[in-house]
Amino acid sequence: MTAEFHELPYAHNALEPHIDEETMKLHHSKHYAGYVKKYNDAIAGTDLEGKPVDEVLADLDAVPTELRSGVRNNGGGASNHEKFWHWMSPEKTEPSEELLAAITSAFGGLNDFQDRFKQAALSQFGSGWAWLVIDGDGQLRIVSTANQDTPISQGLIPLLGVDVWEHAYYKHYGPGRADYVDAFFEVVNWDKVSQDYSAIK
Ligand code: MN3
Repeated sequence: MTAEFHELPYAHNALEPHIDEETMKLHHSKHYAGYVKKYNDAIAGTDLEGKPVDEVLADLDAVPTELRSGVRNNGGGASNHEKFWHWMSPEKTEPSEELLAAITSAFGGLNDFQDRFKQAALSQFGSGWAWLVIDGDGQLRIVSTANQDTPISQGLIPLLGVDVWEHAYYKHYGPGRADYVDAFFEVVNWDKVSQDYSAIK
């Protein structure tokens, strides 16, 4: 299946002052659109056209060698960003009681979770992502990945992720990745994360 281009679920300026309009425009219409197009170009005419992107990413070993790096990078970019747009919202939201209980059990509390998630985001060297995932045992974990690698390729289900490529923040925050991650927490769509957790756990 080709990767579908998802429109933003809010206006480009809706996340200001936390995420600025210009960054959102470039990030969505250039970077993300580029991943979608390159993925679709790469798989055109191959058997991969019959599978959803996340299924392809879940089994990269099954991808023909000559396509693998393009699928990993551009399919990953399409999948990661499609989710990322929906993990943010201009509405102020909070984790459900159920999700909060799971976060508290796994990390000690919401603030402890945020500290550890931020640490994962800051310690990811170079471009990549930090994630809250559910592992195969149903446990919440924090992981980070390089480039556009997705936890889906490690058998993990991403519940929340923050893009720490410089294109996601440099225009507004410069080298201040920590300030950007703090700002990200101001716009996290906890309703979405809570619904997904409830459906998956
Ligand atoms: Mn990005």
